[in-house]
Amino acid sequence: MTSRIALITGATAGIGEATARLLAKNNFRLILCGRRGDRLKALQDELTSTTAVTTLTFDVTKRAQVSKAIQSLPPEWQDIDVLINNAGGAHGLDPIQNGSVDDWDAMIDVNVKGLLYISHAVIPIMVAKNRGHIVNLGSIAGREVYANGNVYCASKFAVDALSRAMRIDLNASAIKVTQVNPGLVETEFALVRFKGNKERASQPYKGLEPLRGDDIADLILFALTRPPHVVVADMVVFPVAQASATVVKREG
Ligand code: 8X3
Repeated sequence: MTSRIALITGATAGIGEATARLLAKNNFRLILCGRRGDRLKALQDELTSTTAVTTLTFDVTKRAQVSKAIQSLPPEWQDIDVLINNAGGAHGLDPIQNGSVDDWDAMIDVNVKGLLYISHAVIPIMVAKNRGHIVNLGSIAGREVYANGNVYCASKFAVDALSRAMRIDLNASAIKVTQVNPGLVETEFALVRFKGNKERASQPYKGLEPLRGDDIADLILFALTRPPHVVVADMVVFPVAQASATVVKREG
């Protein structure tokens, strides 16, 4: 069997970047997507000695850019087997009465609309061949609402609904849909949420050993490498110090 083509959004950092590295080692060909072309290029340069890699520089929140990017793929890259909807993030952590509407727009745009735009562009390719695998990055925030999480949680609840909906609507096309729901993973996530404030961004991970991007990549690879008749529908993953969105054991 020829190696599968995996398209990864948000491949320039964190879980997306770790997943790109791990899939490269495991014989997937990669379409790396992100907004930061220099980072995509650096990752492509690093991984091309291991596997075939191409890049698409675009913003998943811009509908026209998304369809143009997918249409621009040369024929040898069009037959996408795996879509990893990883791009996303949190902006702000404020009570709803003080929330920034710009932050709300940003989260809904990337976590919900971005996921939908790229899925809309890629799913028909999978339906046409009655095969494919979609991996959506959800969150524990899509299962439990916590203080000040409001719109971020709502956007991840939406991802949860969309993963379930995709599994149902794509059932007849034998397309696998996996959702991975991490708890505390230390990446650029908190730095973005707290707008570059390093001190605040380090707080969620103080006194515990958080998950790393590699830990999530490992689970994605596991889901992607099950036999054809097996789908890992849903995974929730915490660091051992975490028991729920809000129950976290910290040392010191
Ligand atoms: C990120 C995890 O802890 O902010 O999706 O809900 S958390």
